[in-house]
Amino acid sequence: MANSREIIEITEKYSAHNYHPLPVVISRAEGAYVWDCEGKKYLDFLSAYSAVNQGHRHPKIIQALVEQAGRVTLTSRAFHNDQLGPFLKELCALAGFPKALPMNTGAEAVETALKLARKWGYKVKGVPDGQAEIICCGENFHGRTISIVSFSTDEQYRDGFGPFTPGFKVVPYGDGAALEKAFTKNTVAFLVEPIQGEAGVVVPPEGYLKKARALCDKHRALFIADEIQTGLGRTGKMFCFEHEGIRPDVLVLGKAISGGVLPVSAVLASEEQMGVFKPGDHGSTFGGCPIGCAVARAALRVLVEEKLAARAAELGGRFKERLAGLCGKKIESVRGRGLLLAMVLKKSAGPARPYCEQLMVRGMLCKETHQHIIRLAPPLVIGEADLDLAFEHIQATLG
Ligand code: IF1
Repeated sequence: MANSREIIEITEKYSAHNYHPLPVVISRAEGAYVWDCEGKKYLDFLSAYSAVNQGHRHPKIIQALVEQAGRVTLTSRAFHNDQLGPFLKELCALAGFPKALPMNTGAEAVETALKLARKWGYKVKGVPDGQAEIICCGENFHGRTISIVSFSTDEQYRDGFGPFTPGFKVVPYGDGAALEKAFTKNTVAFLVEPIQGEAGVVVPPEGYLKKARALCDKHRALFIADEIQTGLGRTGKMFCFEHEGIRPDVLVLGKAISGGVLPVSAVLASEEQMGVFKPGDHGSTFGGCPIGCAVARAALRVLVEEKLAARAAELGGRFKERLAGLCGKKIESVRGRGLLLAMVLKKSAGPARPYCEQLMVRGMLCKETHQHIIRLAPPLVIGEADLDLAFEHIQATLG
């Protein structure tokens, strides 16, 4: 079997250089652990950007995958399959929506929500054709399609990819007054991450989402929550919007909906809003495929049966407190909710990447974001002893 160095060489040779990964080659994983080609074991503190909330290769999810692989994997939506209906029913029950539409990646689900909002604006709200506006937030991350990067405020995500899709207005995240000013009679939706992931785990001021909810009601615009990263237990509630006691009109899910096994995403909405889609309006070859649905059904069951949201709240709360005790030397602050946490480093500590490399050598994998922030997001099934071990690694590296 090839060693890690050879694998990195061949990957760099043939891969587009759109990533700069840590120099570790993962060849096996289980629960909160991954192993490299040489058999070295690591604690996974990224969880594939919160896609493996249930832990790597959860046995019940893998069982569903294997069983479904023995029956049928893909039918297309030209025919019914026996997994889609049950999956959507279970997903709707879990999230408290009457309707859902399955896609594959997060970006596709966000695009779906944007299409839904525009069409709802024209057909239901009565916005003049071509005039629909969608309000988004600065420092957002919703994916990488041309329409989505059209409203990114990160220059790198846009550079060289224009011309861009019009119809989006960007306001500073967490600023209720700025949001209030942005609404017009043509506003069809406000798209928001309840906690901004890529921006560095930014929690908005208390009351912000409530205010946004009220503004959407007042101006008859859809509140679209992108919970692709924050949803499904990660922040200590099944959905992050529950922390503020609000409900979005449209909920976008991805990542952990399949426990990191297959690309499965979904958009949930009301009868009226989802009703704007007619046959032929939207779709996907793989979206709603029986193997994705079977896997997602198992992945959702695991979240509920193992009470992973409560686990994230409990373990994350304690871990955050311990990390806060390290603030002062190299760590400026610790923020986040549940097991979606980040350490913001002091300017004097230098860039975050070398610390991630040191943690990697010690056997803990995490990834920097924005030069000076380290995100900490282990699988929600992580054991307490492993959190203790991770704390020791962080203390030795950044304490
Ligand atoms: C990459 C970040 C995380 C997301 C939210 C939609 C999507 C994402 C809130 C799109 C995806 C990923 C993509 C991944 C890195 C990662 C990420 F650092 F870029 F921001 F998680 F924090 N909405 N986030 O977080 O979902 O189409 O990728 O399935 O390498 O681009 P996707």
